[in-house]
Amino acid sequence: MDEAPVLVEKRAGYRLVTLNRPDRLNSFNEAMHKALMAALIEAESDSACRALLLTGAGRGFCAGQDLSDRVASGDARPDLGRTIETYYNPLVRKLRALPFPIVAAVNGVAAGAGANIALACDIVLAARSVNFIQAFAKIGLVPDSGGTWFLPRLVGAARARGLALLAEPLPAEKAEAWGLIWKAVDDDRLMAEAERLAQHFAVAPTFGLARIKRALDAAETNDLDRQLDLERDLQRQCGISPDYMEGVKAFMDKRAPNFTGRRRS
Ligand code: T3D
Repeated sequence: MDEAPVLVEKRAGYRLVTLNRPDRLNSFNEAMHKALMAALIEAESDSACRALLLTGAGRGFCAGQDLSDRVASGDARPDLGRTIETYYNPLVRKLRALPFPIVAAVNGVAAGAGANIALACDIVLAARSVNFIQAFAKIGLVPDSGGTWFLPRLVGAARARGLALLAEPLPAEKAEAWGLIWKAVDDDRLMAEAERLAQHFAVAPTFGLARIKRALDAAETNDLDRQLDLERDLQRQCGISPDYMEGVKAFMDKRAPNFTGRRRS
């Protein structure tokens, strides 16, 4: 029997989700797309799940689209827009909209859509030996999965153009220095560090964190007036959440808070 293309492990308060096509550096075929989306929907439906840790099996994180599928199709004029519409765009939208933080533990090369799916996560940790590659230009494509949106916002126009047009590998330490990712860590420390973060989020005030995600995403397009209004509305929601009450009480009592992540008590 074929190995599952995505492995899901339920941990206390979070899910460990592993892309699992190591022979092809965890590149995406339809089965992996479907399994990953199912895992995200399942995690979202479980109120006990308050964070997600995404990584890859073997020596890669994800090499983007499985190009052997494209050759095998024998179709001289494939409709790549269909795959983007059916799989990659819903995946990026889902990652951004999940109501809890997602940590990407980039354990190996992240190329093509694989790089941009990592960038769609909330906190990106990468092993020091890893390269990020906007591989698209090498095969005549455009950076997808949000690449043309994330890159200029994260690293600025000049570096975004260089990365996208040259498709050169960007080492993890430089990715950190440029602000593309949160941190590069020693290879043998990657999973411990990523798990520490996921465990941190698993007991954090999830309701508030989901609204931080929403506010930061909205800030990319809002003017200051609209953003101030949004902050007011989100703060109003947070202000009646049990975690806010608990956070204030714990502060006054000089003790560690016990957050539930719930919307209402
Ligand atoms: O098509 C659509 O639906 C549109 C959407 C597009 C989204 C995209 O992501 S387009 C971009 C696709 N990805 C790439 O172009 C990256 C291709 N891969 C590479 O450039 C290199 O593999 C890497 C730089 C990522 C890693 O290089 P290296 O030297 O460490 O490993 P390798 O030897 O190239 O790869 C190891 C194996 O994985 C190898 O198989 P083999 O020879 O051992 O049987 C290689 O063919 C396979 N592999 C790696 N990437 C892919 C792949 N097989 C299929 N598709 C891949 N993307």
